[in-house]
Order: sequence, then structure tokens, then C-alpha cells
Amino acid sequence: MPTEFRKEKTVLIIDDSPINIEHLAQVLKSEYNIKVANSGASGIEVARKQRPDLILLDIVMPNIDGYEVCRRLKAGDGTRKIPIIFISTKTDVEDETRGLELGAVDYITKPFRTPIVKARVRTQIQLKHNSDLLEKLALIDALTNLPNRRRFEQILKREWSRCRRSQAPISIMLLDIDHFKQFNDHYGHPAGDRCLKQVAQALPLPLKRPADSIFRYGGEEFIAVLPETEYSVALKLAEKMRLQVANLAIPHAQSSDTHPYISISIGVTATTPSSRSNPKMLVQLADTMLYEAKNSGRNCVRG
Ligand code: GH3
Ligand code: MG
Ligand code: MG
Ligand code: MG
Repeated sequence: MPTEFRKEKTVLIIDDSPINIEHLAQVLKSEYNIKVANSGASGIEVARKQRPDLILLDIVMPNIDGYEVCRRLKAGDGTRKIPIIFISTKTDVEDETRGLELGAVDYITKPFRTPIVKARVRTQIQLKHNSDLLEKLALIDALTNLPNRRRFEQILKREWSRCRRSQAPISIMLLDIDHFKQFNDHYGHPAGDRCLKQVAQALPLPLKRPADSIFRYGGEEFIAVLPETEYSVALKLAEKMRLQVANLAIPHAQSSDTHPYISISIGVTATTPSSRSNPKMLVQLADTMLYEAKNSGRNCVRG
């Protein structure tokens, strides 16, 4: 990992001794962005707010000690994945074991040796960077760069629960390119791929709210999740998305006589989540509506 890259990474030092903080900061500041906290409580707060890439954690501190800080950070959704390295004067096997069992990735004893700290921090920063990258890639579709179906499942589950708690409606749209097999057959698979990319770029444009999202659901199918969105609003948005694709005017001679361009059909559904419904049912309904749109001549919205 190049140095300028590491400079974008943040290391949080949590220690009750100002001298220790200063010493560690001196060692690491040429390579990383440094944040400091001089108590367990403030360390947890900084970690929650700033989400550092790594935490160097002292153990012996008044009030909340390092073990407890580690336990709380590992129990929190936003902080669980931040790697923690204990750095402590406690050298007993039991102490180190306890730290590692709490989920720390490493344990350094004080007085520490500078090159060792640097090397161990560097290793953990690199590992965290790699795992973040893998996690990100696992949720993105490589062709269109849209979030993929796996991400859709996560988001739908999350937004479903959120709307259930607030008793707000949630809308779903299933979108499918019309006669795409014929497009591939006629213009070739590479042209099909280019078309998919263009459509994927156009589809999100009418979605203005940050919580609205669209995913590549499968081959030439896309799915949108619109939390806190009423059915009537979703229908209007779907119509805008249909037009957005029609206006790309990508020639498709086999599509239809009246519209010899690439078009999409869209199925829309909405519900206010309850104990009697589930997200799967909503997707199934959207699929039924999509089927109706296909049967109604394609290039249209049904809900
Ligand atoms: P309909 O209007 O009923 O949806 O007809 P269709 O031809 O679009 O539907 P069908 O499901 O029969 O065919 C989908 C086609 O999408 C078949 C497949 O070759 C193509 N396809 C799926 N994924 C990709 C892809 O990543 N790239 C390309 N180029 N084509 C793809
Ligand atoms: Mg201490
Ligand atoms: Mg399809
Ligand atoms: Mg299709």
C-alpha cells in the first residue's frame, strides 16, 4: 500500500496517559491521520462518530478499562469491524488471551519498540483495507456498477423493518428490458452489454431521495426499493423511468413496430409492512405486475 494511501487511514489512540498518547502519535503520524482520546468513554464516542480504520487501545484506565471499551465496540453495529490492537503494560498470558478473546486483532506490550508497532499497525490497516474492498465488491455488479441482488436483499430487509416500525408505506418496482434476447441475437452480446450499461445509468436519474435505490436484480432485470413512498408516487416514478429508457433511443429493430427502440416494462407494488406480510410477498407481487405489463404490450407500467 503506497504511503499517500495510508495517509487517508485514521488511527485512533485511546490511552489515559498524555505521554503515551504523544509517544504513539509521534511514531505513527507520518503515515496516518491520528485521532486521540484520553478515556474509555471518550474513545468509544470518537470511534462511533469517526469510524477510524484502527484503534490502539490501552487497558489500564480509570472508569471504563480497555477490555470494556473493546467489548462495547465489538457489540456496536457501526464499530464492530474496526480492528483493535491492545497496547498495554500487562504482560501476563491471561491478560493477552483475554484481549484477543474479546476480539482484538493483536496485543503489543509496553514499553513498545517503534518498528514493531509500525509494522503491526501497517499489517492490520492493510488487512482492513482489503476486507473493506472485498465487502464492497461483493455487493456491486461488475457490468453496470449498480448494487447487486445480494445488496438488494440487505437493503429490502433493512427498509422493510424501518417502515414497519414507522408504519410507513414501502414501494417496489421490478423493471425488465423488452425483447432483450432478440437484441442480443441481432446486435450481438457486446452491444447487449453496452445497452445494459446505458440503461443502468439512466434508470436512477428520476430517483431524487437518498433512501431510494435501484439494483441489478438479474440478467436484464432491475429492482428499485422506495422506502416511505406511496403507491401513487411510485407509479409516477416508474413512468419517468420508463420514459428515461425510451428516450435513450437505442435502436432495436425487433422490439416493436411502433417503438423500434429499447424499452422496459415495469411492475409496481406498495404496502405498509405488517405482521401478516413479508418482503418476499412484495417482490412476488411486483413480478406479477411486471408479467401484466409484458402481457399489455410491453413498454409500459403496471401496478
Ligand atoms: P421479454 O420482453 O419478455 O422480457 O423478453 P426478453 O427477450 O427480454 O426475455 P428473456 O428472459 O427471454 O431474455 C433475456 C435475455 O437477456 C437473454 C440473455 O441473453 C440476455 N442477458 C441477460 N444478461 C445479460 C448480460 O449480462 N449481457 C447481455 N448482453 N445479455 C444478457
Ligand atoms: Mg493506562
Ligand atoms: Mg427477464
Ligand atoms: Mg426481458
